[in-house]
Amino acid sequence: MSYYVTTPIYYVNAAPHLGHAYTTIAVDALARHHRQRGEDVFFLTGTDEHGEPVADAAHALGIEPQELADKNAERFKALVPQLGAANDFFIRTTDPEHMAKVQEVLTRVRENGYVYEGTYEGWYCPRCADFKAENEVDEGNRCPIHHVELTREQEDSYFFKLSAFQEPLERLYAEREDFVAPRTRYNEALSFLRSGLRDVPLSRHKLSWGVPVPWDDEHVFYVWFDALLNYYSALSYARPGEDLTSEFWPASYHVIAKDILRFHAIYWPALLMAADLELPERVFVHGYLLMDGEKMSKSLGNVLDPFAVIERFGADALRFYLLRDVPFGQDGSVSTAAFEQRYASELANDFGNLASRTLAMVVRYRDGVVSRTEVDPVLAPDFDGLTARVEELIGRAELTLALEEIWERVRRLNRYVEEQAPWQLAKDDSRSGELDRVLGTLVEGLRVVAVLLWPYLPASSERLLEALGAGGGALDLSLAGATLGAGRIERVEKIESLFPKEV
Ligand code: ME8
Repeated sequence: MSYYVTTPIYYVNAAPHLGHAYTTIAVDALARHHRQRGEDVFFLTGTDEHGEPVADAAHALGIEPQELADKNAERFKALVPQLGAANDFFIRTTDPEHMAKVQEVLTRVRENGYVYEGTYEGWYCPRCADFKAENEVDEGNRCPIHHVELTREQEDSYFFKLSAFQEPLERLYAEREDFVAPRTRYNEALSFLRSGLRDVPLSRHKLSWGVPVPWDDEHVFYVWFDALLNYYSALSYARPGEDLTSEFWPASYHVIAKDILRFHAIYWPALLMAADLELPERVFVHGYLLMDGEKMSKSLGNVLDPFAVIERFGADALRFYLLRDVPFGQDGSVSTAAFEQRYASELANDFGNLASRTLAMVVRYRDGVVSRTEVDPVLAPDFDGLTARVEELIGRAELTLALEEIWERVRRLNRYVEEQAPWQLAKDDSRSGELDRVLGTLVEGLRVVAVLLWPYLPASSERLLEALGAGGGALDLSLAGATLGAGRIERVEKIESLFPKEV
C-alpha cells in the first residue's frame, strides 16, 4: 500500500506564518498515521518560487527574484522540522528538474491539442497571481481576498483549453463524490464547474520570472500551471537515481486551504487529463485560521509567528492546539488565550499529569515493575474498537474528530485513577493484587493513547513510550499493536513533566 500526501507549495514572497505551519502540521499528522498502518508513505512539501507575487516582492526590496527565493525557501525548509514534521522531500519550483518536467508535460498538453494563441483581457490580482472574472471583483476594482487594486491586463498569451474539460469534469464529480472534501467544498467546486468553464491563460508574455515556454522564448508559463505540476514532477527526482512516479502516482491526498480550491479542484484535474495523466484520489480543503475574524496572510500583516510559539511551548503543543481547537475542514479563530487554555487544561493536566502520576506511582509502589495481570474489564468497553474508529476517521482526513475520540480515552483514564484511588489500595497489603491490576491497566491504557497520539504529539508520545518501555527502548508505534491488553510492558521509569505548567 502506498500513500502520497502533499501540502501546497508556499510562495516565497515573504516568511512563513502560522497558516503555512497549520497545513504542514496537518499533513505530517496524516503521513505519520499512515506510516503507523505500515503503508509506504511519501510526504511532499515545498516552495512556489515563480510568478508575479515573488517577482514583485523582490523588486520592492531591490533584489533579484532568485535571491529572495533562495532566502525564503530556506526559512520554509527550516520550519518543517521545527514543527516536528518529517517530510520525504522539499521541492522548489526553481529546481532545474522540476522546470524540465513542466516543459515536458505542457508540451504534451500542446501536442494533444489543448493549447492555442490568443489575447487575454481582464482583471488580474498580482497577489493571488489569478485572473478574476467580472463577478469576482470587489468595489473599486479590488481583490476580494487581498483588498489590493486589481490591474486591467491585456496581454498576448497561450491559452489552455479548460472549456474542453467541462464534460469530463462533470463526469468526474458525478462519479467520485469524495474527490473533494468536505462536502461544502465539493459543492463549491461543482457550482463553479456548472457556471461554465472558460479557457485560461497558460503563459505570460509580460513576465520573465518563470519556466520558459519551450516553443516560444518570449513567454514563461503562468505560475499556477508550473506550481501544480510540482506534485507530479517531484516524484521523478526526489531520490537521486530513482523515479518514484510509478510507486506513488497518483497522489492519495492533496491538502490545501479554500483559497486555492479552484486551482486544485478544477484546473488541476483538467490539466492532468490533458496530459494523459492519472488524477489524484482526493483533495482535502481545510479552513482558514482567523485572527480578529480575517484570514491571516502575509499581505494583511496580522501574522502570528509560529517560531515564537514553538520556542516557548514546543512544537507538540502548537500541533495539538491547531488540530484540536480548529475543527479540521472549517474556519476557526486562533488566539493566545485559547492556546493557553488548551495547553493548561488538556496537555498539562489531562495528559501530562496522567502520564507523570501513573509512572510515579508504579515507581513508588512497585519499584517500576509492572506485574503481568489482566487489563481491568471495567475499561475494556471504553477502548473497544477505538483504533479502528481512529483509522476510519483519519482515513478521511478527519483529524479533529479522531483526536476527540482519543482524548475521550485520556479523560476516561483520568476518571479511572480517581475511581480506583491506587494510593488507598497501596495502604492495604491485602489489596496488593488489585493495585497491580490498576497500575497495569493504567500503564497499558497510557501505551495505547500514546501510540494513537503519535501523529499529533510525536515528540511527547515517543518520550512517554520510552519511559513505558524502560530498559528495552521505545515501544512499538504500529497501530496493529494499539489495542488494550496487547502490550507487554514489564518496567517503567519516571518521566519529567511532558507539558510543564510553567514555561
Ligand atoms: O497559494 N489559514 O501559496 P501561499 C489556513 N503558492 N491556512 C493558510 C492560511 C490561513 N490563514 N494562510 C495560508 C499559494 N495557509 C500557492 C500554492 S500549490 C500548487 C500553490 C496555507 O503561500 C493554506 O494551505 O499563499 C493555503 O492554501 C496555503 O497556505 C497558501 O499558501
